[in-house]
Amino acid sequence: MSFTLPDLPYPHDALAPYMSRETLEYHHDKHHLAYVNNGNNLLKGSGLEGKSLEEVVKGAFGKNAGLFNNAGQHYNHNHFWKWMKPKGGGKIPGALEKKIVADLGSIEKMKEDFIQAGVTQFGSGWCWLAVKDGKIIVTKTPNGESPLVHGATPILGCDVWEHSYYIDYRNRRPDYLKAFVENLVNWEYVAELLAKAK
Ligand code: MN3
Repeated sequence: MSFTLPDLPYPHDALAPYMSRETLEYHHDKHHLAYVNNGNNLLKGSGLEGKSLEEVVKGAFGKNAGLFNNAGQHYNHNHFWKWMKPKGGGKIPGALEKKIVADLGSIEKMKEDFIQAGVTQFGSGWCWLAVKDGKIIVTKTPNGESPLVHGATPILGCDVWEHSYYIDYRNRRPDYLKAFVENLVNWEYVAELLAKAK
């Protein structure tokens, strides 16, 4: 199985003003495409050809850094585009809201902890909501890693590499994270992943 760049699930200008057309043209059309192309080249002869993307990511972790970085980022970005939608944020579906409150205390606390994880990820990486041992946790990872390689299932991730926010927010990563949580997150997709993770 080779990797392919998925289309964005919305037009490039649909997330403005929170994420601009220019950011998505660079981030999706160039950065994600590079992970796809590099990943396909590195997949050849790796012994992981024919495996699913998740299996490639897990199989390459700690063993084949080049392949892992590109396949990991391909996996992360496939979801990242779907973790956002025009007029996102807002109401969280009932079952997901209940589970967040039960495991993390409150919606406000979840948002605060998620943003804090993104702000404190030193250098490039991601902050996450993931399901581990049946509970939702907040976590962060460097570079192309995800909770998938730490025994958990990601249900929401925000890319805090500078390429994700520098055009729109310059150095203001906290403002980008706040806009992501309040105005971009597709909570229906998060709820869908939570249902599958159980
Ligand atoms: Mn990225």
